[in-house]
Amino acid sequence: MLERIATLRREAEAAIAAAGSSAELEELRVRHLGRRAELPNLLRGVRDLPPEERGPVGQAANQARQALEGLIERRAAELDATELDARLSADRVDVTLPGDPAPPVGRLHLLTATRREIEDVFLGLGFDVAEGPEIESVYYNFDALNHPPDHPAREETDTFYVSDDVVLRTHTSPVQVRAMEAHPPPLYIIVPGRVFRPDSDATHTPQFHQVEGLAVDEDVTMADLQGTLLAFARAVFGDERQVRLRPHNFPFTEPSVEVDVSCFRCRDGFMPDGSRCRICKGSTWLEILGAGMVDPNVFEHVREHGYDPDRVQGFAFGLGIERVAMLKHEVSDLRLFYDNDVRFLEQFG
Ligand code: 2NL
Repeated sequence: MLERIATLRREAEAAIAAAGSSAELEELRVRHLGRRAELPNLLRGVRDLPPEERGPVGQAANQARQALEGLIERRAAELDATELDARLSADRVDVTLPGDPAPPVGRLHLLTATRREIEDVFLGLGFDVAEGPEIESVYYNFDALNHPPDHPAREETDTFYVSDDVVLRTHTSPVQVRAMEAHPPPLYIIVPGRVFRPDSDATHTPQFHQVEGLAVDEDVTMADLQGTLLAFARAVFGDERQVRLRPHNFPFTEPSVEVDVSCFRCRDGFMPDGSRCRICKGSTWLEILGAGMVDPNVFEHVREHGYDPDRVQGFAFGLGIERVAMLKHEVSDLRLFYDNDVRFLEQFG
């Protein structure tokens, strides 16, 4: 009997040590220690043995059972650990792998890219970028900018009114008045932003984008305006460009000018094949922006913030971002900027 117990124990120990998975180990537990296994049966039969055998046989069988149970437990822990390791390394996900299929890379909208390009030019010239509200008071949008009470731009056909004294800004100039209230001279800023006017056709959308500029100091002249705009024209349209200033009229500047840049596509108004240049329409000049010297009446509104019209002068300008982008990239219709057709958008950036 003791011999048999020793044999059962040796066989079971060898099998448990060799078990390769927790499922196999569970089978061995049932085979060697389960209800119908031989060793537990022997234990249950101990009480039927002659008294002098009960002690040694019971002890040996009990020790064998306990030893096997301990062995199974340790082997189970070992197998669990290696199986977890195997699962962890098999399930590992490399989050740096590209998607399948690789997701398309986004790009900036042409208007955003053009705005940033313009901002970079003026940042390089020492200007700061300022922003402000799109919903404005009539005071900041018109009064403080020297628009007389009967100026046509104030009419409901040219301005979106929210109420009698609140409008959707028609230009970004009100931000420049706010900047002058907040910062004493010298002031060198550009103000990019969305503006609103109630026109809608092939060349006008009810919203469009502007960059306005303002430089105020004690010794700013028209020559500084011209040099600044020349640097801008060359940075955006090419090193060979020239600028031309023509007399004009704006409510907030005196004198006022319209500014042309020499055509970047042709030299003399013609294409190499003899046809008329499609960019400048044969004129050799592109109208790019409006500008002028800040009217002293504008400074009167911010006099108490350090802008004494007898001490400071300034130049100001305003340009349309859509117009710059259309000229540079030969975009044929303004509305393409707002349709958001990817076949248009993905041609740029
Ligand atoms: C245009 C003309 C212009 C300004 C904007 C400005 C702002 C202040 C004072 C004086 Cl605070 N002027 N802005 C001046 C001249 C022209 O824009 O045709 N823009 C598309």
